[in-house]
Amino acid sequence: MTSGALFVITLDYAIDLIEDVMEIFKNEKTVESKHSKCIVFVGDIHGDLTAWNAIRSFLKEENALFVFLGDYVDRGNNSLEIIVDLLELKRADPSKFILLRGNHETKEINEYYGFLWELQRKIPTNYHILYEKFNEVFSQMPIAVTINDNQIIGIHGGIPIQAESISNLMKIPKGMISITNPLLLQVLWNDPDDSISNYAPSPRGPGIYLFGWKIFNTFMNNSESKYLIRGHTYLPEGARYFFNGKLLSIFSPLNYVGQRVKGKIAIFCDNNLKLIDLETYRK
Ligand SMILES: [Mn+2]
Repeated sequence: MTSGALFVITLDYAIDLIEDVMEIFKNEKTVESKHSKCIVFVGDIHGDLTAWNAIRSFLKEENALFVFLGDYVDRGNNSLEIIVDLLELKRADPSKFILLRGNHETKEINEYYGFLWELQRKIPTNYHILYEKFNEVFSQMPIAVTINDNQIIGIHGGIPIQAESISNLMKIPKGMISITNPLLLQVLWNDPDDSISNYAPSPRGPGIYLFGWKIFNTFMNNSESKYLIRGHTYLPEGARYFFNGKLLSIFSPLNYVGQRVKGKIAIFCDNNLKLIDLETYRK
């Protein structure tokens, strides 16, 4: 699929694509499990085509498992192009690409932060059919991935304050278009905070929390896991470590609501975690 100005999509094509990927997602668990020598982690993209093109150039170079940490849509102007590209990649090679759900892959958010308006603008006829279909396929995305026997956990937001290990998250059912389950809400919305030990209410809203080092350590020890990699937090520097380097937060746009961002992705290869500056891959 060509991106940018040449992008043309028909409703029939998009619905077929979504139906195909829906079946693939339905065969994936709430918490997917993978093994790979090299894994690339991509944080929020938020409809930023500049970042997406840079990620695509990187994608051609690396023979790795790609884990996308959610928040593909909203904010930027090219959510549709990016999500269609991502679903095409997933359909072409389901085992190479993991697409986790972010808090923007939910109807209550993407109705108000850009995705719905973009669909209205780009597919004026029947945009609402496509909008419903996209939210249905989003609801089937996994919410976490464990890599190499739990060595690394990938997630969009954070650890729910009631979850004692990754096995608590495995019980969250898929297919929830609206987020009513408190564990799911927190997986998609919570943020780490180095300055607290337990937890605190999040400025993001009711039912959402900041989690501190005790919550983090308990969860990671019980899960027999070493690193957690997540997105969700706006970081102008593109990446930040928390909890003595055991949690990496990445943010991957190059442009975010009019701000320049030093968008980054991460590659874990041979037990070595490295940050990649997306600016290097910008065309
Ligand atoms: Mn988010």
